[in-house]
Amino acid sequence: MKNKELAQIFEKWADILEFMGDNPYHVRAYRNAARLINDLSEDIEVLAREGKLSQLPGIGQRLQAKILEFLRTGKIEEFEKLKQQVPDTIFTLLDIPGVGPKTVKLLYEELGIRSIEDLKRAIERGELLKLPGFGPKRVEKIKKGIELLEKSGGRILLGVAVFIADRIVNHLKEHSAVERISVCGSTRRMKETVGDIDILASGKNNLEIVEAFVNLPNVKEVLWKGPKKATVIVEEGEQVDLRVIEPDSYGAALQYFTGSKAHNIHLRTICLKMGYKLNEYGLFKGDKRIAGRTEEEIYSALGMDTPPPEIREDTGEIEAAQEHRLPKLVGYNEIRGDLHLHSTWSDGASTIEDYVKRALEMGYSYIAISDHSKSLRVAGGLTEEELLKRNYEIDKLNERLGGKITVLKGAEVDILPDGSLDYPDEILVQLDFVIAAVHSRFNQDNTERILKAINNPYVNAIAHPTGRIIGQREGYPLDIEKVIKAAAETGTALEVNSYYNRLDLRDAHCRMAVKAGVTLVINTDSHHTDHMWMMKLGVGTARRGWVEGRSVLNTRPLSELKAFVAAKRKKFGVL
Ligand code: DGT
Ligand code: CA
Ligand code: CA
Repeated sequence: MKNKELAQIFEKWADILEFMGDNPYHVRAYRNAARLINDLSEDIEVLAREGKLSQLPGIGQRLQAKILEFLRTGKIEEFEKLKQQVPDTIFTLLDIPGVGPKTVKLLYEELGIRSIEDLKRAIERGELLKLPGFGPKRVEKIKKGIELLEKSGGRILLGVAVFIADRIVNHLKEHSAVERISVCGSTRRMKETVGDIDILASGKNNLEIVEAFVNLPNVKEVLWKGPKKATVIVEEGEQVDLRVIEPDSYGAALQYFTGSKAHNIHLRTICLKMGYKLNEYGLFKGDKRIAGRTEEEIYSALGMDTPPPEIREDTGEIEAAQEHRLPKLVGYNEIRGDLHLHSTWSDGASTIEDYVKRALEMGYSYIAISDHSKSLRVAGGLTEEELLKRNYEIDKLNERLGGKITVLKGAEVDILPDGSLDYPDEILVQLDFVIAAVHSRFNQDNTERILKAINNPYVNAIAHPTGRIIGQREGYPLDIEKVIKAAAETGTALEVNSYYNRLDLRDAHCRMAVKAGVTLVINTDSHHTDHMWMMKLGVGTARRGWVEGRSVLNTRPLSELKAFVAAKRKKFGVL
């Protein structure tokens, strides 16, 4: 579809005309054309072929000719010439929220500002204040806009997107006008980073839904508001799109806007072969809509099972859905406990009792407290004596709890540079669940170091195996295939660390690991009870890696968890 590209040209055209001081009606005609084409569900090329361009509101003969020229040649001569009359850097300035073509014109003509760098310098020097109509408030707004732009240039972490999206959905679903509401796009697919957050809703009164959305308490700025669509910036500085959908199309829109693009494109070729047409309004045979209210209805009409959103990346899920062999992905409610929690005994901010309380609220039947080991002084690592004292307290707590929930004695034991562990075996043997982790020397290859830890009979899991921090640190050099193989052979779990800036193992590694027969364990690495909600980020990551519940240690009852620990000790002849 060339719709988006064409819409962008018309939008820029309007900007240039406005920048040049052209008459407002002229400017608006281009801007309206851009919006119309951008929101069109039909392919503009198909409309042109069918001679239907003249039916589009506000598209007169001159615009029609330009559209046809673009479709024929890939560009529009008049626009190419026009572009040369203005410095192209004005387009970057236009990207700043709150800065329009008139402002750009003034900045350019009065101060010679051509780039964001120019603008920042001028602000620092106080030059903007000399311009007509510029006071401290307006300058402050431009400064904020630049900050926003620079921040939104990158993608946001899934955890941030999920947090924002959940808040919006929870607010709006209480609103009387809203009947259905869903997150879609990459957030629904639980992709580790998200470009923008997409939300769909439907109900009886579309305008009321849009109003409710733009008036949400955490909305900072409304970028665009139409009768069925709005785009806002929330207080975290992130962009959220809302689309209001007619109930009959809700499933089709949800399917379309969940993506991924690759999944949708593949699906559409299947539709075409079957003589159907699929778009965000429904599945059509000729003019007749044969499905659209729910996603299941659409996939089922195509003879397919419905692939879970997390695996809609066109990496085999379409074939699996056709052959009715989709994986039974680990469920968000299937987790029975969190085995990586830091208490006030080390660098955590919550007490063991706090964790127990929250774990009970979350419906868990066990947790493991995994404080840091002695070498990690910066993280309040426990000496052997402190660890044993803590263990004694945990035993007493379990007695008081009377089996309502079980607190396991754990540790996140440092893997020292030579691959040995930070506690001797005499100490490790007294723990219920031992997680080993690398916390130093991120530039060296850590494969051997981790393999050595995996071959300790008391190590039950490797925490955040690759050491990456999303957007900040790549992860240390590591032969992940060797680590996976050793983990499978020894009965050592690999962690899917759910903490929002880790997601480690990542989705692709999860898929490799379960294929090799590894057991995964999904943990939050919480340092406060308020981090425990992140479990769903790890489950989502595992789901993206096609992980089934049976491959996840902490979906199992406590007895099986204990059997997993015992089996490794037995295999190594220490039990
Ligand atoms: P993001 O926001 O970059 O993290 O990724 P998405 O997947 O949320 O992408 P976004 O927000 O651009 O669009 C949402 C969904 O809409 C996308 O996953 C699939 C669908 N979509 C968007 N553009 C196209 C397109 O040109 N063709 C098809 N088939 N689907 C599209
Ligand atoms: Ca998106
Ligand atoms: Ca979007």
